[in-house]
Amino acid sequence: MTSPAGARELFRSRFGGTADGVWFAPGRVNLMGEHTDYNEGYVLPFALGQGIVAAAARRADRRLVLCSAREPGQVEVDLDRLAPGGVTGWAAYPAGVAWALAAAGHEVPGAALAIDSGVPAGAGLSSSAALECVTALALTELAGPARDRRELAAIARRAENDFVGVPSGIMDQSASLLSQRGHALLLDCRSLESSQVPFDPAASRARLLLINTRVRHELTAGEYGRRRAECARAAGLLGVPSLRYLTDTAELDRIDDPVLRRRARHVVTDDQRVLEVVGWLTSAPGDAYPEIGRLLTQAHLSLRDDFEISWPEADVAVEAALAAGALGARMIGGGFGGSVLALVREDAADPVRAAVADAFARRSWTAPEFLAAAPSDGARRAGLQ
Ligand code: GAF
Repeated sequence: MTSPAGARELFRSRFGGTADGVWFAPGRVNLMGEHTDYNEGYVLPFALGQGIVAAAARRADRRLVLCSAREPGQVEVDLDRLAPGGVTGWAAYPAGVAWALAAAGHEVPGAALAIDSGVPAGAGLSSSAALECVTALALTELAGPARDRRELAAIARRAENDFVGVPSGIMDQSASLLSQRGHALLLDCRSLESSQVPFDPAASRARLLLINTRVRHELTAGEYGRRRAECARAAGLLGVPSLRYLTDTAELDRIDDPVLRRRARHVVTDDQRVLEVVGWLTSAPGDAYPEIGRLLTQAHLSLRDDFEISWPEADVAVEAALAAGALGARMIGGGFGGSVLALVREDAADPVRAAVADAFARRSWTAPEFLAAAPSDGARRAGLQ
């Protein structure tokens, strides 16, 4: 039930009355550039068609009232008493956005939000960022004219970092708010400049297969923060503000610690892979897909062996997809759970799906979920129905 009409109905049934509007924010898939965002590097995500809807209405008081189609009851918070740590669970994300908006000087009206999600949680597809972004859009547009999307992305990230306490980068919120259909979003996480890169695999008879490995990805787990700290240490040892400042892996020989050297090598080479993918998509889109496939698989090996954040189900999905003829495949997102992205020729989609399902069945693992992944539009107000 993630249609605008469904969200309006949820609003009516839980709160009574009519919503003033319905907003939508998508989840994301990252084509290339993993763990590069907080190293001030490049990322190349695109928005999914699947996302989170919120039917919302202003309230006359200073309360933010939230309900979710997936949870019973409702959560009510006082907008004038919001503080990090004061709200827990799923409601911390929208409450955190209200807090971060106010901290940035925006008017935050009392509001009721009825929320539903079409993004599987824990699949590494940024359902949390979608929740933050749909809240940011709904609250600001209930209050007045539309706000700058880059500012909203920064506010949504601040909610996640400082209110929820997850030390993520800026990629997911940017993808959800800035993406355009038929494009991937090239974001320079140092300057925060972004551009739209035409990305239409179907036009070249290629397909993107998204494979939810059903191992839950939890960003709050400590490994993400540990990787961040390792990257910062590596940059410090080399005397640069961030790993983005390195372009040649030979410079990494100056790091004695082999673990830190591997972490840094992943970041430096993944930044290069982002720019290579963009080069192929812009200069030779007709020939790009085998090359992008090759780079995807290279990235998976880097994430598995240098950054050490892959997990057995992802490795098996990648191996099975490649053996069945995929052009390339890799784990996506923060790691240790979530999804794999495979790039396949149109006629290989069914054999690849079957091979991955079979590889999981042979190991008695929970069957993977296959999802559509079409580069889609970013967050928006959904029709007035
Ligand atoms: C998660 C984080 F939220 C992003 O900021 C990014 O670091 C990603 O992991 C890894 O590329 O999605």
